[in-house]
Amino acid sequence: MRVIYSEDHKLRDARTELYAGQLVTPFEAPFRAEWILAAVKEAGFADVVAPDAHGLETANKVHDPSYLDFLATVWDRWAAAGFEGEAIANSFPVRRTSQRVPDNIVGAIGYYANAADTSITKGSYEAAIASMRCAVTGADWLAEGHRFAFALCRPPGHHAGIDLFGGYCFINNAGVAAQRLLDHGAARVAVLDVDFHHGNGTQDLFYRRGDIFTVSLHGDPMHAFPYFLGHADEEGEGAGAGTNRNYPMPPGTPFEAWSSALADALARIKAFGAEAIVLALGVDTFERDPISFFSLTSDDFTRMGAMISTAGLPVLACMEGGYGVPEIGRNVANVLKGLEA
Ligand code: OKP
Ligand code: ZN
Repeated sequence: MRVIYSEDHKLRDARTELYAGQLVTPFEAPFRAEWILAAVKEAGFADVVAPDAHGLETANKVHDPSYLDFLATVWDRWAAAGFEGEAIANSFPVRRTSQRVPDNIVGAIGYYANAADTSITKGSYEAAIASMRCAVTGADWLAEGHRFAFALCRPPGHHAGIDLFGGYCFINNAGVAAQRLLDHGAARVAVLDVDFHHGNGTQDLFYRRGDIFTVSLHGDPMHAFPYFLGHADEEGEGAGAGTNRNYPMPPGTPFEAWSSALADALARIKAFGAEAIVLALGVDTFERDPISFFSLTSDDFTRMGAMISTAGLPVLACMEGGYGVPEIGRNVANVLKGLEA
């Protein structure tokens, strides 16, 4: 198991998150990656390397290049407007509105936002690039013939759509990695999203494509973020018809029910003919996660890894969510142990 980690995640350290009608200290904060790195090393995963300095070549194939340009410049535009706070979207192109990108930065940030929870700060873009580089470096490792890699991505990526940020995500690390595996010669790849939240960004990236199968197990969007995508009847369109699968599950879901969905997902990934799995690895399914409502235990994460390993495919795990509690590190390490067992 190669682990890819960049110190540059620390450049993403927002002071604010709009939550429950207040600006609170963000759930998605630097301590997360530090705790996870420490636990993974403690568990014996010692092959930790820094990512290679990849550019935007692969990201430009899954995101709108204009969106990536927006991400690169939004902070400077916000600061140039003279605003004192962090950059937060508050106006959105919703139903029955034009879909033009406003010149004004407040309009532009709303155009590219799918939620107001994610404040943009100086350094957020640089951290997002470093996070993406971890994922791409992991994909390159698999393409060299290795079976497992863990990209310790931070900020996370699975809520980032073709031209949308939010849900703490800016660049869709797992999606870029899946594209990278195709560029290395794979004909078909699966993105398996086990984060508590629906991978709406990843679904958006590949909804009309037949070469990437997207699967997400998550809290029912009737009750959980991202609310507006992730239902079971979303199966892909056009060339992508039949290549998206959602498993929304209710509050309190324990591993017994959750793992039945995983077994079905793995069977479909095999039937699709995927040559590799990009695992969008959130551990916010944990019973004591502060913002989620599933009931997985720390031991369940080992079982999860072992089940995924039975597919017999190379796996690149990209870090997504998992918040607040010290157990996040152990839970991640347990998935990695399960994969290798
Ligand atoms: C990112 B990832 C809690 C507030 C939700 C957005 C959550 C983003 C999760 N009710 N804020 O999927 O872990
Ligand atoms: Zn999540």
